[in-house]
Amino acid sequence: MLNVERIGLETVRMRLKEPFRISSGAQEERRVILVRLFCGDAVGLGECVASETPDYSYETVDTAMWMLERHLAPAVLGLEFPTAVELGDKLKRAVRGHPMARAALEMAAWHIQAQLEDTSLSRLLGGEREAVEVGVSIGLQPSIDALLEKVRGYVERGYRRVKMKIAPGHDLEWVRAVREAWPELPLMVDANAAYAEDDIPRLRRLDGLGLMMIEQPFADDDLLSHAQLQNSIETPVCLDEAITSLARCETALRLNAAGIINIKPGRVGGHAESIRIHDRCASEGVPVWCGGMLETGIGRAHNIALASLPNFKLPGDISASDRYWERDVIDPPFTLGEDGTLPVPGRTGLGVDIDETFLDRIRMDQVMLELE
Ligand code: OSB
Ligand code: MG
Repeated sequence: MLNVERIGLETVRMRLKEPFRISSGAQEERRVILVRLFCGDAVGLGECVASETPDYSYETVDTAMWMLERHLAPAVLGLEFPTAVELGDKLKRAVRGHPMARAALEMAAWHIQAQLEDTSLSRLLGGEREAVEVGVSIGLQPSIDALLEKVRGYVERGYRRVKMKIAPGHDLEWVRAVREAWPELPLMVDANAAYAEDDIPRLRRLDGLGLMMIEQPFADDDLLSHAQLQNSIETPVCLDEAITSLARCETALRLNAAGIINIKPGRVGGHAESIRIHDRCASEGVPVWCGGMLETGIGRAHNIALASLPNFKLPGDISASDRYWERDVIDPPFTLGEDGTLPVPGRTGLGVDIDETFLDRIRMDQVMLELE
């Protein structure tokens, strides 16, 4: 039984090694909400992936903190749940929307359950792999030369799949330049919803550049334009922002709006909904892969466990700790293997050790919620 005794919420500030710019906004640092769920002797950890500004999604660090403190923690405090699934269901009934806030708590509950069952989070979720293939996501760059320099650096470090961000004015020529320099590189693009239906003729010109996929070219709620594009090109269209639940995924599949689905547990409310989407896509023969939100080692460990499930057939946006941070909140950090993979921790729970000394240094505030 998962007995929710106390919930700790804290925020820490982490400076990115370099700013990360996408078509919808830029980040130089992350203010990260960490959730600690206390159940007997076990502590479950979750990370909220919301960013400072509502550009990728409507959620922000502040809306997520508000939801967690005012609505989500109170919905589960003092209650017992058979498993993390029931806890997640309760959160979903308590709060419409706000999947990133819900996921932070739901994922901490899965971490608890893994400890109670003395198994790794990967095995608990249904994972089978011992290592996951990963890639790197490169933000919008000031010039084509700067972009080529970045790609070269990551390829030299051992990344075997590169995703480059695109936006109007930063697309065809930029992609062609990378493709010409690395004709065989597994390469994909991500527009973060920067295009509209009128841009379909331009986007069709990306077909023929041997891209693994074109991720989220249109608005999060514009499934029809994605279907129109997918029906007119060979390159798979991949949905990220658009997939906020299993129901939305089902609609996308019926419309043929995507050939590939990106799963970010934070975006869909946690691990349970991620697994449902994973299973549904598997039954349709649609591959999925695990996206990223510039997580610290805590969120990254959750993503790696999820990405060890069998239908995660394409490399994830799960890079090594040193792609993001001078110092990660876990010690040791995640490092890239020779074969372009990250290891799936096999120990009980998340399988990473938290650097509490470092957390104490970067913590901004913290509250402990419990019943009187
Ligand atoms: O669209 O996948 C995205 C980061 C923040 C917000 C949205 C996205 C991203 C990334 C980074 O692409 C992936 C990573 O964590 O390495
Ligand atoms: Mg994306």
